Amino acid sequence: EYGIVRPKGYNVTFHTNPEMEKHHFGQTHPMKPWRLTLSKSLIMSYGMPYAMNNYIARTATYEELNDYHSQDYLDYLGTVLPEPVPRDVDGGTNEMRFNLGGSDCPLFEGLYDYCSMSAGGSLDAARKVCNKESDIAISWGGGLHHAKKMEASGFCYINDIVLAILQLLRCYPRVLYIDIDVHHGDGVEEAFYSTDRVMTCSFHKYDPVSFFPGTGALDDNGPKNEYNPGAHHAINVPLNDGITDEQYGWLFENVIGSIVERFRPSAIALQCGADSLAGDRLGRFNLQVQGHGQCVAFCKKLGLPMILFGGGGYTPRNVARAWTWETAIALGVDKKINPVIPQHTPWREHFRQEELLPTLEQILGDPKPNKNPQKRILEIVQHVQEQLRFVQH
Ligand code: V1S
Ligand code: CA
Ligand code: ZN
Repeated sequence: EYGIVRPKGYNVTFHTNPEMEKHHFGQTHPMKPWRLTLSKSLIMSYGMPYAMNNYIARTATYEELNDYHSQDYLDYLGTVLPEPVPRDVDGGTNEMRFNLGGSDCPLFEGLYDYCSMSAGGSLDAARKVCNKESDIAISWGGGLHHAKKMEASGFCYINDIVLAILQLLRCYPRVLYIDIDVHHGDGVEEAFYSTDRVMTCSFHKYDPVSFFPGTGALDDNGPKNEYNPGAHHAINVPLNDGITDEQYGWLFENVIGSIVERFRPSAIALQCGADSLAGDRLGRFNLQVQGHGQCVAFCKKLGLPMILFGGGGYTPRNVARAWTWETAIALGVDKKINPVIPQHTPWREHFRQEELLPTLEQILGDPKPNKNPQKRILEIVQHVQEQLRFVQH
């Protein structure tokens, strides 16, 4: 009916928890968990669940979260309530210590459950990939790349990606982490700074003064000392406002192509933050659904087991469009295994009538001037290739 056919001998697994979507960060906060509901309803309206294995994500256990996060952080996260708590005797507060309760990482009802559901989905995804029960496992509720071992940061409290990669490392010798969210994937980079079994590569808007989190310069490649096996295993692609599909795609394929050739990963973890799309409330790029999706298609073509994570994305309708298209790519629509996806966005509560335009052809956002000179793009590729010469193969 919908033209979606299950790819033969190829398993895509989809991990979500509808309870997660009911949480609220607060009215003015840009992170809207209901964008996951919107994405899922669009995915369902194309009949895609018929072509993949769908799982309700478990909540991750305390022990699972403790694989990366510290006990005192988790204990505090498990007890905090939306109301402010009294100050510590020594004058500081635990909120300050753990960066909780500010405007970026507010305390809200059910916070601990929200975090354990996000982590549970990504851990389930990693286990399916480990057991070879999944070729591509999707966790759109994950991708919370800023969370640190004992600190919340940038809307992220628990780093589900780090937990999932730790799981993958139990069955695969080398994992490549790729991050196309408009922000620097600092939490994941930091977690694997001293190992040569994980290479991290983030593409992001970089401005150390005025764009969050301010890290991820081109020459930040992991602590350089002869005792650190992780040196040269952090790749950063700092960009400016307005980058287009064409430039981003060229850069992505060159950078990732070179990394794969040299590092020879056995699995891929791809964070698909949709705030790199044009028209995003926080983002600055000019990417379209096609350009964003092209990164997923390129990774799929590498033929390695892969997890797709969500991440940022602050214009919910565009998030849904991108993640729906990327679910279709995982299912093989790009290879025409399936007849074309229906041309029109089906009616959904949140899609206004006048927006029943072709999902893919629609141009997102007002075009921003492209502040990325071609010379700089070439410099980036050259620097990455120099770093890769230090990587053992
Ligand atoms: N950019 C941005 C931005 N906007 C907000 C924000 C706005 C309204 C609110 F009610 C609450 C927060 N915070 C930020 C950034 C954090 C961006 C996190 C991105 C997360 C991700 O997409 O990569 C992954 C899910 N925070 C800051 O810029 C810090 C401040 C420095 C300025 C803004 N104020 C509100 C906090 C401090
Ligand atoms: Ca990024
Ligand atoms: Zn982001």
